[in-house]
Amino acid sequence: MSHDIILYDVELTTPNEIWSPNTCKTRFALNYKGIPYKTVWLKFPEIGKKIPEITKNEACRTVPIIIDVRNGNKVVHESWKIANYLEEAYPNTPSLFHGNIGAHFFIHEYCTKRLLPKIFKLNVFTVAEKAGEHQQWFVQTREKAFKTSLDKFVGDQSIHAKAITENLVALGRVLKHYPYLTGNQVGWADICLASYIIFLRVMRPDQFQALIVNDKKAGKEFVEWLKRMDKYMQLNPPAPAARI
Ligand SMILES: N[C@@H](CCC(=O)N[C@@H](CS)C(=O)NCC(=O)O)C(=O)O
Repeated sequence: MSHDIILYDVELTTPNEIWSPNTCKTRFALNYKGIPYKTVWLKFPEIGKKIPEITKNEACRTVPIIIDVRNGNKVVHESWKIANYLEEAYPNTPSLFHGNIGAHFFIHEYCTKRLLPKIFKLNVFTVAEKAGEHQQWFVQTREKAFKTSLDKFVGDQSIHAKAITENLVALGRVLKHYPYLTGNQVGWADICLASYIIFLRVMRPDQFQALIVNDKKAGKEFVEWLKRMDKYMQLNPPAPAARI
C-alpha cells in the first residue's frame, strides 16, 4: 500500500503500542478518514531533536506531526492544526467537523482541559516505568518542567479520579441520548475523548475499569460508545504477526 502521510508517534518499550493521547487523535482521524499512512516511531528523547529538524522550528518539540507526501512533503505540527489540515486537504473523505467545527472544538477543549491533565496525573508513573531505559530522562525533564518532584506533582490520586468522574457526567449524558458526542455521526469530539480514554486504558487498566466501565451514571453508555469507536482506535496498518 502506498502511504500518503507519514505520522510521527512516540514509542515506549512495547513496539507498536498506541498510547499517546495527542498522537492518537491524529492516528484515529487518519483511520476515520481512510487516508493511508505509515508511522515513524520516536523514543522520548528523540522527539526534541528530530521534530525541530523536520519542522525547521526549534519551538516545535512535540508529536504528532505529519508529512504529507502527496502534497509536496508538507509538514503539519500539532493535532488540532493537523485535523484542520486533513479536513481541507482531503475534502472527499468523511468529515471530522460535519459543518459544526465550534461544537467539536468545544468538546476538544473541554476534554483537553478537564480530563487530560487528571488522566496524566494518574498515568505519569506508569509512563515513566514504560519509558524503560529513558525513565530517568523522562522523570528529570518532567520535574524540571513542573518545577517539583513527580510525587508532589501527582499528589493524592483519589482527587484526580473523583474529578474525572465529575467531568465525565456531561459527556455520559450526551451518550445516553445520541450515539456520538455531537449527535449521529462520529467526529473530532469522539476522536479526542477516545484518545484520552485509550491513554487511561493502556496505562491504568484498573482506573479505566473503575472510572469508565464501572461509572455509576454512564458506564454502559461509555462501553457501548467505545465499541462503536473501536474500529478507528487501531494501529494501521496492523503490526505484523509476531515471528515464532
Ligand atoms: N497540543 C499538542 C500537544 C502535543 C504533546 O504534548 N505531545 C506529547 C506526546 S503526547 C509530546 O510530544 N511530548 C514530548 C515530550 O514531552 O518530551 C498537540 O495536540 O499536538
